[in-house]
Amino acid sequence: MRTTLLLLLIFQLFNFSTLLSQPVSPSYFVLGPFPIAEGSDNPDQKQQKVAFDAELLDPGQLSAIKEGLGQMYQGQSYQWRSMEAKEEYVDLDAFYSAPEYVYAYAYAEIFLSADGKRLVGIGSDDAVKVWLNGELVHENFIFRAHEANQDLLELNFKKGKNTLLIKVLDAQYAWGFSINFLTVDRLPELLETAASDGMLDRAILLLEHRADPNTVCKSGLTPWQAARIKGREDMCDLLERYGARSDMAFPAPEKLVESLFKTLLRREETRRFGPGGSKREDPLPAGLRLRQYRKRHSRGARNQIPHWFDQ
Ligand SMILES: [Ca+2]
Repeated sequence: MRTTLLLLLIFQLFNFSTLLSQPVSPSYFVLGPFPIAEGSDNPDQKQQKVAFDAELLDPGQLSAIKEGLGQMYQGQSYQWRSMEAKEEYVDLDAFYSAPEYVYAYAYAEIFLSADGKRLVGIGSDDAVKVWLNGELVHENFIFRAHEANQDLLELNFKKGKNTLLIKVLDAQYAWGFSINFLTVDRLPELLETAASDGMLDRAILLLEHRADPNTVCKSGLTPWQAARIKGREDMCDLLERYGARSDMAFPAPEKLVESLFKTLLRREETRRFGPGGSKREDPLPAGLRLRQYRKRHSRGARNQIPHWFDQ
């Protein structure tokens, strides 16, 4: 009996850990790719913002999304398709065969055993909007290479089913996103980066979620030391208010240099190739990709009212 209870406890702990330290969802239904601006090979930032702001669907009225459920847009039929997220990064670029100047929606249902605030990390390439249970909770009109947890959010989840809708807009090259529940053990590394970069609001959010300011991170530094090296007195003060120690020994200079070099290399690989270093290493010229994409998408009336239907 005692063994059974122990096994049950381990199972529960494992499940809890898996739930909170893994991506928010292991799979999505995705809808797209929609062109940012029909008839333009190189839509400008104003056109991209228009596409980012407008929605082709009502995030508050999503129900019974399933494989094959479709929508007409500009004379073209689009269908929700099931997509397994094989890794933390959801690679829309690979899934949709690398189109340019497009966007897509990803939908997931998340079942939780209790109400509560959760710290969520979002990474995207490029611009991203997020709706939780039909409510817009995040938007960032930005053009960047993906890194996990670029944006941190404290979100209110409810017990039972939660619906998550993500819109990701791509200008060029890599295209995708990640969205993770963050456990306490992942927070010190994020805090160290925030401390080094002087991001006070982000640091406060992490500290409020119990990020330990005295953890020695992969760089060999604690968050306080990372801030101290950059001369960020206000950040050091903040960290000290949350219990950071100022008397811990700094690592040897050669270890610091090695760590800095590795960080720079990783950032450069992400910038050039996307996360994992394998995405779109040698992309086709953007114009050629766009022409290939257009072959698959006939032109129709603009501003057509979306029409939902079952296939
Ligand atoms: Ca991109």
